[in-house]
Amino acid sequence: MRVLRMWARPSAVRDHGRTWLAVAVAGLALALTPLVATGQAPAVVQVDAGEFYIGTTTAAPPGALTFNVKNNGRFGHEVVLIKSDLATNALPATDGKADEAGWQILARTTPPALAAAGTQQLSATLTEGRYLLVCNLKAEGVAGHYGRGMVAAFTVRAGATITAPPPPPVAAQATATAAAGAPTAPSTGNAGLGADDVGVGFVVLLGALTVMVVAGGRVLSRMRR
Ligand SMILES: [Cu+2]
Repeated sequence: MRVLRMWARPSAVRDHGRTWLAVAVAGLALALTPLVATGQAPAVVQVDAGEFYIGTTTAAPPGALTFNVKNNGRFGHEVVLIKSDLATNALPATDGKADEAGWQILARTTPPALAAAGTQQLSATLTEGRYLLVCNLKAEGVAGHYGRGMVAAFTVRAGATITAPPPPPVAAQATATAAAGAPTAPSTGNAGLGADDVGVGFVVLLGALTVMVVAGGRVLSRMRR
């Protein structure tokens, strides 16, 4: 009853209003504290992805970071930020796809993939330690992108300077040149690059097959008449 009466009293309602306002202001102040405390925008880390590499800084200072991810490749890629002390080639994996069961995922580009030439920003606030950036996509029938080299490591430590990504590996540069239509020596087979092309071929074949089946059905039904 006392509660009801309190709520009914205008002054009590006003007091409550003030309390909630105070709580809201305190909450907002708390939320803004990290920004005010550091007095600066998140540091920016460039991340380049392509066939089949991830290039980024070797180190970064602790705190809020913005990762500017760019897909320089022809295929869709992703970037997953995980905390890990493992060597870049030591993640448990099957057929080039890493087992994500034990991963501490801190950020990930929007699934299913970042399209060719696409960009995306990831945000994370990191403490000192070691981190990996991984593309864990895998097309049917070929090794996963992680197994083909799409992984990069960097260390977060106080006072570290962010560096620009290294140039893409030579193999990736050759692929990019070939993709751009520059004259290159004839290739007998791009073992690593077939998956998505095979995918397109399969869709075309499926389409042709559908047309044939439909046409065949019409011919049959006409013959029956
Ligand atoms: Cu990839």
